[in-house]
Amino acid sequence: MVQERLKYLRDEINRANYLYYVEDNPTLSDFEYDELFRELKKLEEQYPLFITPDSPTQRVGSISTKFEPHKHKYRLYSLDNSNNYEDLKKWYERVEKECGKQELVCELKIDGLAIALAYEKGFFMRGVTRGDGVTGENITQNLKTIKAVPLKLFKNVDLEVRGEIYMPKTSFEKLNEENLQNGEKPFANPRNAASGSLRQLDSTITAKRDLSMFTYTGILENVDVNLKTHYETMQYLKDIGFKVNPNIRLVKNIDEAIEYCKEWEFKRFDLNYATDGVVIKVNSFACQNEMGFTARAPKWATAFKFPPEEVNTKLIDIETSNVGKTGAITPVAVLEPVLLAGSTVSRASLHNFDEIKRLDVRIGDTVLIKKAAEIIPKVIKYVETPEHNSLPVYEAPTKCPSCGTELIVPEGEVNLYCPNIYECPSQAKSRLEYWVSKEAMDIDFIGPNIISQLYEKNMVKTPDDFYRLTQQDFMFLDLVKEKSAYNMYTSIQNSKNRPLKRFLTALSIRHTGKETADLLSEHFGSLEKIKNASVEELSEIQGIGNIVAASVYNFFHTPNNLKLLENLNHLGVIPKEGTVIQSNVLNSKVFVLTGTLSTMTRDEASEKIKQLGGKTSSSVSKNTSYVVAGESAGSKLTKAQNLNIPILSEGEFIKLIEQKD
Ligand code: 3BD
Repeated sequence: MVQERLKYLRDEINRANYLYYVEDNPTLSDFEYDELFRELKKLEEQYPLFITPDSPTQRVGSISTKFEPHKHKYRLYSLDNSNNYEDLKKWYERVEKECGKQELVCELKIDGLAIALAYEKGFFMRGVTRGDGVTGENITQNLKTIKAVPLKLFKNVDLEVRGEIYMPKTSFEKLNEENLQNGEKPFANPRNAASGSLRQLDSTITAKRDLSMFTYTGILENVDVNLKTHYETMQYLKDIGFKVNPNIRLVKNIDEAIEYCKEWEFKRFDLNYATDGVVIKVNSFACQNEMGFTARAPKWATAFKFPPEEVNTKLIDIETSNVGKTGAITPVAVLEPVLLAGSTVSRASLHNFDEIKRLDVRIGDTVLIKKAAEIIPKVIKYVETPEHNSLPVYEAPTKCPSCGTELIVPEGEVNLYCPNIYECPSQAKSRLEYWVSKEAMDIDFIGPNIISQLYEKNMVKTPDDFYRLTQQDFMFLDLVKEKSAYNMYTSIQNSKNRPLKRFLTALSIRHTGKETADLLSEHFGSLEKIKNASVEELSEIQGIGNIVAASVYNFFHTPNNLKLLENLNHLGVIPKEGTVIQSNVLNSKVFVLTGTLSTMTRDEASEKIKQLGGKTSSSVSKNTSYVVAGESAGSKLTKAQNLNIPILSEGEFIKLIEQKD
């Protein structure tokens, strides 16, 4: 029977895949494998009606036009994390308090992309990205190309598993070499490479990338076994076809878990996949059920983050060419490229010239650089070498690298400033770049390169000039065609009536960022009133001190600035008036928002808080009334816990803001 032969071939190839990709213990030779595959393909061509979705020939590709959103049947929770062993012990104390002594499972935390796979009667039905944990995107076609994703399990069960998709380090390096040769941009790290490969609408591209998956949890809906622990479940998942990380370990208590963390802190560099920590889970399902979840994460699991990495490299130069929007010159370390925490680093922060003096780092030094998660790497110190003493001590520039003006250090500051506010080209360009940025006027399609050209061609010197440009004007710029000229022109025009706080932010008033702009907009409501405010009136606002008040006052009493405001006004750039406070339900309560919310943006949440008479702040202190913890909340959450500040989940927060006064 043809159908029987087809089933035999599919199952044989799927089993060979399992032994090769999951067990790492191939049984068939390449030749034998290819023979089976060829026979299957030929038979399927003759009998296309008998092709089944679990056939290994169905792994390669199709092209979609977009990824469909998919609401997860079971929510994907986050993980609480810590970076010290004390916190791990505290976490275990809570476990012990709830359930007594408990065995724990330690797993390496794979630095990849979280996904969920659904199986029905053993067949792979659907694969979805994590998204915000509630809704993800259906990427089934792309996941099918990954050999570690079984198309058919060895048992006909209904279940959902979660796992992490990753690209092996060696495959990442190979892919980047190819990208470079083809003149394409290399990926910063294996995680981005995996993400970029998985987000291809053309799954034949995904199929060409070497991706794999480790499964880390399963929700068993309809299985033939009664599993009572996480460890057993992982064993079961492996037996029915999933790839489970072999370094999983069952331990007796938290001390042994800490041992595991210490052991892997350095051993992880020998692995061919990136890890960023250890996940520790209570083994017993009974205790897991006892402990339950917070709004965002299970209480029965925690993640330990490996300490930030540090590496040595050579300091090639200290770049001072960037003059900021307020004239500040920030030195940037130019480094010999090195791999640090998974990405290649060639620049690092040196903060200011005082810091360089304090550290006594010199050009040519070997320096130690460090990176904490997602933060720009910074130079920590120079490494003692015989050369250090023979290198000249670094001298900060005395003249502006852009306009040559003598630099100044304003009283009480550590930064060097170029005082040539209106004429310094680099400063003016920085202000124009800031004007179009997301937090200011949010003008799309116009980046540093376009601004530089507009400035050099004398087409835009100050922000009002943006609004004088016609669509044709953009065609004078290099590489700008009709379509992008239209886009640039339109996005400038569309920015004319941004909210007052954004307009104020965009003005680049010294000491006045997003938050001060917000306070001003909320207090005065209109530009006219702010313009006419005295220093006293300004400094009466809670959160605005004397220095800020003086700076705002000065700005609005400088002829150049008044001219700019007048011009903008004539060109129709008229900000929407500030938030009017609608009620006093939140009665001056101070909120700190951290992490990502799933139902609104952070700005929307802040706006709502203000309308109800509350305030927001960016940092947690004893004056904070509530911390609202969204997805992946980090250190602010820990700080709030330490200060005993009430923490609201997104749901609790929404309830609070929906109450009527
Ligand atoms: C891993 C949650 C629980 C089932 C919730 C305990 C947060 C990414 O190797 N276990 C692992 C790994 C991740 C996990 C759980 N076990 N959750 C786990 C995990 N061995 N990486 N994660 N995730 C997965 C996440 N991802 C993106 C954005 C926010 N959170």
